[in-house]
Amino acid sequence: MTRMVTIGAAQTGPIQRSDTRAEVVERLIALLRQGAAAGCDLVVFPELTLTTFFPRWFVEDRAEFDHFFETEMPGPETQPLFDEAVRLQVGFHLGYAELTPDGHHYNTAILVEPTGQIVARYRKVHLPGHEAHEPWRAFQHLERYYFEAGPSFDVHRAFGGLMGMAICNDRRWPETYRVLGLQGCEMALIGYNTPTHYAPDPSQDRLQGFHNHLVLQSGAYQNGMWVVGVAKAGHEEGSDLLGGSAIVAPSGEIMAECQTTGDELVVAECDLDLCANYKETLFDFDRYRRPEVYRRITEQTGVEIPAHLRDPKETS
Ligand code: CDT
Repeated sequence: MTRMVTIGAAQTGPIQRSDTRAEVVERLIALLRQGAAAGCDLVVFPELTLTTFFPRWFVEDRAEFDHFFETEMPGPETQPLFDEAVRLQVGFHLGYAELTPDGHHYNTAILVEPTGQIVARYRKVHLPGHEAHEPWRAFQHLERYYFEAGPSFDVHRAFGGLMGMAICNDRRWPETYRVLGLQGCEMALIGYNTPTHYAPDPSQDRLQGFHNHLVLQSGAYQNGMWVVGVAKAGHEEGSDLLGGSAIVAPSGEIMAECQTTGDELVVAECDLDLCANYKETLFDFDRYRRPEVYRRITEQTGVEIPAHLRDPKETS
């Protein structure tokens, strides 16, 4: 059997601070139209698509940055994207900064059906970077200052299958894919903004592209799911953001990959029934998993060296 869904990975180039929402939405609409022309059912946009990656700056009063957040979705500036999706009968996935009516700040993504209905909303679980201003860095990564962590990874019936979402740093954690996989997830949609410079350990800078594909591909293979990783890329406000957006099959193979660091759409026809090839054989969870052996994964956060192996010179 085949269950085909045609996916467009709609990478964007940089969004500068001076770019208006209207200008950004125009670019997204252009990508959506390309997707529709290529037969896409779903076009996937990146993390924090509507603005520059503002956690690179510190402001004493966080409320000064509330203008980077959406208080409604759709709002007046994003409504044209929803209207065009309905007109074209194409769904989309969009990452943005969300400010809720009761004052909570999240790094959020939504999944929108071709009817324009929001079918799912995901709030980023793993917030990377730091909580306080660190002036020694060339630029900040203050997601832990501007956002609250989201509560869960969920799956949703949409586009003919079971869809999941994760955001950027989530993709580096095997738990993300496994928690989705344990709910039968057939396709994970993951937007990202990844600076190519990692201040705590610059030896990782040259490996950013490798690590990106490594985690997307292993997450796909080990859970028998499609993974769609989509970047906001290019030189943004003095910081270089990684490209390499990719659509990965349950085999772990990359089926489509962006070649630039600008606005670029790549398309793959994805057979959701391919997931079963892996979910029902090598990764038949029900048959082979041993959760009783994995208790540390949920009972422990950091490393705990067993007491009998601890260095006696180290105190407690
Ligand atoms: N946006 C995001 O989550 N970026 C992180 C950067 C990690 S370095 C602080 C990522 O994992 O790509």
